[in-house]
Order: sequence, then C-alpha cells, then structure tokens
Amino acid sequence: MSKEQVLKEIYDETMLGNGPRVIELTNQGLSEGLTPDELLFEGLIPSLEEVGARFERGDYFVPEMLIAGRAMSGALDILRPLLADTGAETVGTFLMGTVKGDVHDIGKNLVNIMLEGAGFQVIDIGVQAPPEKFIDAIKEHQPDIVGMSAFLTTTMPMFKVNIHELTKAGLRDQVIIMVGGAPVTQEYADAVGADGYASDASTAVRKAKELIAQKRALAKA
Ligand code: B1M
Repeated sequence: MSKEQVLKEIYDETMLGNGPRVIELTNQGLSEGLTPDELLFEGLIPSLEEVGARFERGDYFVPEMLIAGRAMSGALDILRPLLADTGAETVGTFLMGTVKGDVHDIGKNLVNIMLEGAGFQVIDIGVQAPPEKFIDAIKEHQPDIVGMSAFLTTTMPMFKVNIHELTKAGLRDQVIIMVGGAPVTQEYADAVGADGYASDASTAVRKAKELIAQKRALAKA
C-alpha cells in the first residue's frame, strides 16, 4: 500500500470508528516510513475534524463521535512514545486538566504528548477536573505552569471560576496559567485573566517555553 493509501484509509476508518483497523494501519504506516507527524496531521486529526463537521450538520450523532474518538485514542497510544522520544531535558513542570463538566481529552492528551516530547514533566489530572482538584494538585506538585483545556462553549467559563478559586487559595501568583481548546481564543484567554493561550499542541509547547523563560528572567532581575 502506498503512503497516500495508508493515510486515506486511516482517515476513512477513523471516521467510521474502526479502532482495530486504525491501530493496524498506524503500525503499517510506521513500518512503511510514514512519520508520527504525518499520521497525526495528515490522517487522524483531519478525520476527527470531519467527524465534528458531520456532527454539526446533523449527519453524525454522539455515538459516532465517541467511536471515532476512541479510534484516534488507540492510534495515539502507539504514537505517544514516538512523539515524546526526543531525549530533551526537563524544562519545567506542567499540570494539565480538562475543566469541570467537560469529558473531551484527545486534544489535551495530544498537548501532553508534545510537552513531554519537548522535555516538560507533565502531571495530568484528567477530565471533568473541578477547581479543588487543580488546587490540591498545585499544592502537591508545585508546577511552573497550570494548563486548562475546555472544548465546549458551555465549559469555557470554568477557566474564570478556576482562576478565581486559585486566587482565593493564594496560589494564583505562584503559577503561570495557560488555557486552550477548540472554542478558546486569545481574546477569551485575555478576558479570563490567563497568562497564555495556544490554538494547537505545537504552539502550546512554544508558548509554554516562552512563558517559563519570561518568568525566570523576571525572577532573576
Ligand atoms: Co464532542 N463536541 N461533545 N465529543 N467533539 C466537539 C468539541 C464539537 C466542536 C463538535 C461540533 O459540534 N462540531 C462540539 C462543541 C461545540 C461547542 O461547544 N462549541 C461538541 C459537543 C457539542 C459535544 C456534546 C455536548 C454532544 C452531546 O452530548 N450532545 C458532548 C459533551 C460531553 C461533555 O464534555 N460534557 C460531546 C461528547 C463527545 C464525545 C465523548 C462523544 C467525544 C470525546 C471523546 C474524547 O475526547 N475522549 C467527542 C468528540 C470526539 C468531539 C470532536 C468530534 C473531536 C474532538 C477532538 O478530539 N478533536 C469535536 C469536533 C472537533 O473538534 N472537530 C467535538 C481533535 C483534537 C486533536 O483537537 O480537541 O481541538 P482539539 O485539541 C487541540 C486544540 O484545541 C489545542 O491543542 C489540541 C491539539 O492540537 N488544545 C490546547 C487543547 N487543549 C489545549 C490546552 C492548551 C493549549 C492548546 O493550553 C493549556
């Protein structure tokens, strides 16, 4: 099978939620010389984007989104060590969670993989994380950055709630706060008082490094 055929089939089978076949194709793609980035950005992610578009048009429903998401997660499990294996040194600690009320985690997991690959130690507190969970984890792990993901317009307001609760707990100034997720924008991040925003996983890594460098430079001055 050519590389193009593998990518096309990954796209189609992810959309159909055929998890075992997507895993098979991911392994086949790797053995035929496709890079993890190609599999991700030219096969898996475009497929989920189309799933979302079909859901919006009313052609797909929640079960179809669910099985497509599971198929993507299976492929990510294979790609995770390959994407993360850059031998980079630890550059900081990143605490990451999807906010309360939101179960989406594929995007968050992808950001985590890229962060790990860039040398961050990542602590993942999972999905539907209430403010108390962020607070307890900050106290326990003392991260440099707290990342919050929200994928629904109805859960984005949890950023503001979380930041308010962190401020009340006296923790706001100890950490850098980054937010992200499909409906989030730079304007929204500014409005809720976050320190940083990124639209995708690789930008998130760049932004995280930039924010840590700024904070360390300020601490030295
Ligand atoms: Co849901 N869902 N979903 N869904 N789902 C979306 C998000 C939606 C856009 C689909 C649509 O209508 N087009 C829509 C939200 C609309 C809105 O609010 N604007 C939607 C909806 C409505 C819902 C339900 C309400 C449906 C219902 O029940 N009626 C429901 C909500 C459940 C809940 O959370 N309470 C629901 C449920 C689900 C499933 C469980 C079935 C499943 C989730 C599976 C899982 O995550 N384990 C699911 C899926 C799969 C999707 C779509 C199809 C795919 C999401 C995804 O994984 N994308 C999605 C449509 C879409 O996004 N095209 C959709 C791929 C991923 C790599 O991209 O998540 O954007 P993304 O992550 C990116 C960036 O956002 C960024 O980097 C990531 C990697 O590049 N990023 C950050 C993420 N976090 C970051 C943090 C950062 C920085 C960057 O700093 C800290």
